[in-house]
Amino acid sequence: MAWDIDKKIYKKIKKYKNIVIARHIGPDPDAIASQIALRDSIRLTFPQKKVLAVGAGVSKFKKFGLLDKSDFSDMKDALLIITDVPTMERVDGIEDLQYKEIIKIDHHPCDQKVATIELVDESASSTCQIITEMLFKTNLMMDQQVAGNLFLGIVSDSDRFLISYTSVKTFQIITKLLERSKIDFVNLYEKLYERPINEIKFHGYLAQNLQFQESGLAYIKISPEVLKEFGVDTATPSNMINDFNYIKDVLVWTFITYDEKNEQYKVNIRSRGPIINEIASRYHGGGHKFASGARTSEKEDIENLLKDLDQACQEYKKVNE
Ligand SMILES: [Mn+2]
Repeated sequence: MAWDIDKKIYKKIKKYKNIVIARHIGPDPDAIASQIALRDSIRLTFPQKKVLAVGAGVSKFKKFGLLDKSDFSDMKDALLIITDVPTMERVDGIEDLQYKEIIKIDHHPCDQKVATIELVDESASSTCQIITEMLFKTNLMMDQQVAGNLFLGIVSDSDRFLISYTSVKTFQIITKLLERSKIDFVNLYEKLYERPINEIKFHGYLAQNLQFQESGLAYIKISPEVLKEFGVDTATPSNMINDFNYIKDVLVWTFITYDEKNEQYKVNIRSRGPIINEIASRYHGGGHKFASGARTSEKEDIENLLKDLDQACQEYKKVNE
């Protein structure tokens, strides 16, 4: 079935002269790499088309390639492709775009249909994994730049193959990708993992100040003052939360960062047992079963969320001990 969808998407790409590729706000490497790799692949395959990858730029992700400005003046009747994002509300940079059709390529769980064609595989480690497969199955072309970005998206979203969405298929796709592209993948890791010293120090702060509960819940509330002290921003905790996996006796861990600019709390949650996306959805959030997030402006929500997570840990322990 997925094979047909890949072909359908290819046909649409072939048909449209103007194509815009967008992803979620507050992008991670999978989001950025998926949109840039797809854009570059379409440009390689169809040099005459106008293809833009849009959304707010993030300086540390410049290594994946540059994004395009959301200038849609001669982008009438465009095909919009959204990657790594389940719903339209979270799509970045398409406010002024008049699109004719939407294609969605994603791996987040989602009940609603938002696009004409949806290539959604919840079991995929990453959106880049889905796009790599699509490139193999269609005539969409791949050079070393495209291959490198796809590789990094898969590595990043699977957290170097640590996360449970990593499957035999992931490794098969990676093998094929490396065989065909012959990219020097070891030298690419720097693009993902090089960090400034202040981030290392902030990492130390998180480790020192994480609060551990009897239930197996660990949490930390991060204030704007602390972010300023370490010279990091509200996106930094999100990028570090996976580093706190495999702490003995910790089942669920969460970072609660107050985002002063938007006057709301930004919550990242990870689990290695209890299902957390249902809890996150009670607080304007959602995501994967074991990797979720939420945003709320209510302080009370945070206390209730922590209570819910604490209870989920207790219940999980009861069943699994
Ligand atoms: Mn992703």
